[in-house]
Amino acid sequence: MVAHPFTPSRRLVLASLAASLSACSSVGSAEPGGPVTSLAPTSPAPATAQAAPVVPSAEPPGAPPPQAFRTWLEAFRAEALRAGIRRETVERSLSGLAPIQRVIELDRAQPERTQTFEQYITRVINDVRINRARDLRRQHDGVLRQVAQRFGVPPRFVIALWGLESDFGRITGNFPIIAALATLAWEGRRAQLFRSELLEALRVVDSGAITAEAWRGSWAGASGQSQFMPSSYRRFAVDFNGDGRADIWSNEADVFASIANYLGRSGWNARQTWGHAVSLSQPIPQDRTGIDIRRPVGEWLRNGVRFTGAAGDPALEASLVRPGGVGGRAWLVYGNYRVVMQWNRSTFFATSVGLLADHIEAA
Ligand SMILES: [Ca+2]
Repeated sequence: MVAHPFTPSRRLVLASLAASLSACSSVGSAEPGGPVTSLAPTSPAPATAQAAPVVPSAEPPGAPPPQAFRTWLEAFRAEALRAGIRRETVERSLSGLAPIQRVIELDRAQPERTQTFEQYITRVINDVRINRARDLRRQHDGVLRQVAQRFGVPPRFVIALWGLESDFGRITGNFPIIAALATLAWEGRRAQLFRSELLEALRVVDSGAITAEAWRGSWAGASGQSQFMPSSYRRFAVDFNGDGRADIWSNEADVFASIANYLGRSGWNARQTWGHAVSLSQPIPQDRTGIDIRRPVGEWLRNGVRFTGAAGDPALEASLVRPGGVGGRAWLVYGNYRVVMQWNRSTFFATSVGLLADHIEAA
């Protein structure tokens, strides 16, 4: 998602500051080997990774000096009040807040690509998950049909995203969200982005959707069964069961509607699927693949691309994706694939959403 803007970084903070941080919150990440969160879909959960060494800062000249957390928090508190968030919400949410060392470690860990695409797919789309996805698709048929009607997103894609983001709501993360976001907003790297998310989080609390105390999620601020960042919650969360609260944490109707609303408002086309498997009868260099290169299906066909199963309309605009690189499996993908990449900019993730959706129901 716009919600998960993750890129690697090696920024380090001063040893003296790091030493003053509170003890590590030893809760795990949202993906202890099970589902794939959007945070780093091409790498395994770094939950067991070695902590990054704390060394004196190697910040470039001109970078703002790191502030002590308390000083930073006071400035943020004032900003939140100026932004119109009620004093009671600000005080309750920020009182007693301390940075989480484990969040800093996870933020600094390099998301190395330790898995190939085929290893990744084998891990995230296995028989257990497929069978569970099919069962849940049937079990929630009524509400999924209503959601599809209202938002124009077929049930199989909603179920696939639910399964990949949180293992169908079973693993949603156990970090206190406000403290995790405050840590990332303070620590420096992508501070502006997380400061903005923290402010959005306070607005969510201010709206009464959830309390700061109860709000838990991934180390990087995504929460609920749809793993929304606070800004995505504010933009896309839906109260579908009509109880007055958009509950992405524990109400399935709201989760499904929120996922579908995200996709629908990001440009989902209900009349199209995500993509179709192809083979290549002549080599195509990797730099001719990827979603930035769009051509009519007919043109791909004239250049040696062949559908191996169901075929796409020759007039459709398509991109060739080959997540595993030269020699790997390939697909022609359409606009809906691009929508999934707005959710998470990873071809590993987007392709797995499509494949799981196809396992749930043929396109
Ligand atoms: Ca609700």
